[in-house]
Amino acid sequence: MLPSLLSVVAATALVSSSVVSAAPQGFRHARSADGSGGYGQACTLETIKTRVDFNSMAPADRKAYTDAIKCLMGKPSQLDSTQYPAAINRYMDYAVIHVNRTQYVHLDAFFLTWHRYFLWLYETDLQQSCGYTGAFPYWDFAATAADPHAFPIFDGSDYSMSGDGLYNNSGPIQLGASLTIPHGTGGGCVTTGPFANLIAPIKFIDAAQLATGTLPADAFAYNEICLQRDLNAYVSQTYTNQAQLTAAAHADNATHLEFLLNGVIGSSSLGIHSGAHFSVGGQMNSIHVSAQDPVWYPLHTMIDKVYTSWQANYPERASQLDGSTGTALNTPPSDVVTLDTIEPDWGYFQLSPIQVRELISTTAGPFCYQYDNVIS
Ligand SMILES: [Cu+2]
Repeated sequence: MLPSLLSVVAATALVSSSVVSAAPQGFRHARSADGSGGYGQACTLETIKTRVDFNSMAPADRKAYTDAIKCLMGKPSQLDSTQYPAAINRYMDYAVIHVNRTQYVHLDAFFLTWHRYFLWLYETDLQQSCGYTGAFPYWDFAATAADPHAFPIFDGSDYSMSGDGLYNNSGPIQLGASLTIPHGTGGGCVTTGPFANLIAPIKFIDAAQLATGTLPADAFAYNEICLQRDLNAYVSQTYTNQAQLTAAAHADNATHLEFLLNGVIGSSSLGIHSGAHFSVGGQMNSIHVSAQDPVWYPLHTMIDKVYTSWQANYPERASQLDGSTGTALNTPPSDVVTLDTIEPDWGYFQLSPIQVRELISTTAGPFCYQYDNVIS
C-alpha cells in the first residue's frame, strides 16, 4: 500500500476520535469554492500581513492584542462540555485541541507545520471573532534573554502579557535524569497585567506521558488552578540566546533544525523551543498544557519566525522534512511523514484535510504573512 494512502487512513482514524463538535460560528478559513482547490485570493504585497515583535509595538497596540485574547476568553466554547469540562471558553478550546494532539505534533515531522497552522487559526479567530486588526506578534526571546523582566512583555503592566508569578521558591527544577535548572524569580500565581488571576483549568501533565502514547483519563477535567510563571533568566541566557537562534536559522538541514529547536528529550540538550518554554515556567513547562498561557502564542510565533528565516536563508531546503514519523518519539509507531501526508487535525477549526505541503510556505496555501525581518 502507498504510504500516502496509509496516512489518509491514519488521519481518518484521528479525525473520528477528535475534538470535532458543534459547527463553528462565524469562522471562515476554508478553501475557496472557486473550484481551483486553492485558498482564494493570491497573496500580494497589498494583502500580506507582517508579524512584529511584541516589545516593538506601541503600548496601545499591545493592549489591543491582549484585549482581543480576553475577548476570545469571553466567547463560549464550541466543544462538548461533558467530554471537555476544561474547555470553559473559546480560548480554552485551542488549549484542549493542543493537548489532544500533543502526541502527534511534537518531536516528530508535523511539529513546525502543524503549529504554523494552529497559530494562524488563532490569529484568524482573533480577527474574525474579536475584530482584531493589529499585527500578530512574536516574542523575540533572544532579545530578552539577558533579563525577561526588563522588557514590556513581562513587566506586568496593562500593556504587557502579564508579569512573573508570585515568588514561591520550591528549589531547583529537575527536568530529567541529567538536567536540573535553578529556580527562577516566580513560581506562584500570575497576579499582574491583563491575565492576572487567570484560571488554567487543565491540570499539569507529565511529559513522561509521551512515552506511553496516551493521555491521563482525566486530562480534560476542570481544575481551579491559577496560571503560574517562574521567569528564569538563567534558562534564557543559556538556551535561547542570539547565537543559538542564528545557528538554527542556518541549520544544515531539517533534521539539524529540529535538533537545535527541540534537543534530545530527557538529556541535558534542551533546545531553543524547550528553553523558551522553561524560561517562562509554570504551565509553560508542560509540552501538553502550555497553550493555556497566552504567551504561548508569541513564543511559538517566534519558533515559526526561526523556521521561516531558515526557509528564506536556504530556499532549496524550504520544503525539507526531518525524516521522522507522525508520532512523538515514534510512539505509537507510525509512517514516515512526507509532503503528501495529511496533517493531524485541528478539531472543529479545520474543515477539510490538509497535506503537509500546503503549510510549507507562509505566502501560499492558506497563509499570507511575513515577518518584519529575517534572522540572517
Ligand atoms: Cu505544541
